[in-house]
Amino acid sequence: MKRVFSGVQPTGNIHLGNYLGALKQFVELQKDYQCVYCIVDMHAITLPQDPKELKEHILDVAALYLAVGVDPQKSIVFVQSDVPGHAELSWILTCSSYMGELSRMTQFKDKSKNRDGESIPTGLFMYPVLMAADILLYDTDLVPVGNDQKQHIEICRDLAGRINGKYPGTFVMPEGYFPQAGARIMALDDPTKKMSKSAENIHSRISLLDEPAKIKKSIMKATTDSDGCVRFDVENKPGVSNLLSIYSSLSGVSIAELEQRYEGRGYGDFKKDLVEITVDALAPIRQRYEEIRYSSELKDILKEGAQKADAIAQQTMKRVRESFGLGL
Ligand code: ATP
Ligand code: LTN
Repeated sequence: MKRVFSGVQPTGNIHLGNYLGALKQFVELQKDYQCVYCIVDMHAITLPQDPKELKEHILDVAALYLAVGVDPQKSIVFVQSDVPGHAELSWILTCSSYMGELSRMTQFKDKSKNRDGESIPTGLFMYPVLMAADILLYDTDLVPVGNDQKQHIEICRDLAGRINGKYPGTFVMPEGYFPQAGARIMALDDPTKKMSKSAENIHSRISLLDEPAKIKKSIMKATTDSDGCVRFDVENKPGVSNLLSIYSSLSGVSIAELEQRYEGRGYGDFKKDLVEITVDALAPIRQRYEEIRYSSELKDILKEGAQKADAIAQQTMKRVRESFGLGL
């Protein structure tokens, strides 16, 4: 069976972009693949974290994985730092990575600017190498992520190809898997920016655990335009197009059909319906989350997941050490 791997950082505020860009695919892929889903806490510490909060956020994301429908009977769910192979492989890959290629990563450029003269942690620079290690450690075939991760998938493939060129058969070559709709959900208050966990304005995003009243407020306030026509046109109507993408991804109704449905009607009706669709989609997730988050089962699932992940990782590491001539 082919293998899927993906990860989400435990940094709080998991939003509709994370869901439509990544988590929703996690669930669908379980049918046809052996799936390995990770909570990437070592990526989270590339920026400062409060240790107590980080621990809570690890469990929050784990509970959300299960709440959206990741099934621990089928898939492996675990925390990155529980499997030592990630750090070990990351170092080995570091030795084959180049300063130039890492300097070109847009995420690095974005996250390292506007730091008010503060130093830039080296971990932020090495972030894509650790991500490559995550993927290659599990002989991954497919990596479901949002569009913002395209460059990171490419660098992972470059590293695998470079090393396989020297030591054939070391790594399986992975491929990115991007959803057709929802790969890049934009901020509701500014549709030129991606919906983000860290934006200050809470109405820029819909968090998966938002109450119906908050969802309503955020959608009704969402930036549109003055032309009053529900039509998909990212360049000229980025706000409305973003809402159409969300509507289509959550309901399964195509954008063309939605355009027809709302022809000659204003944004008010369209937004009201989108509120209902969103509230209905998120209600069961919120309910399951409440059931799981504080259950003793959650930590057991993560422990068992780490054991299973570690067994795969150890096999890969044996092969990698052999390729590089490391150890006895
Ligand atoms: P943010 O930028 O919002 O702080 P992130 O990209 O650092 O978030 P992660 O938790 O690491 O957040 O991302 C988890 C998954 O969600 C990744 O696959 C990422 O591509 C996807 N994702 C994040 N933001 C969006 C978005 N606005 N639209 C679609 N997918 C997204
Ligand atoms: N960088 C990713 C999170 C991530 C990831 C991974 C995704 C870390 N390691 C491995 C897929 C595979 C992000 O979404 N910000």
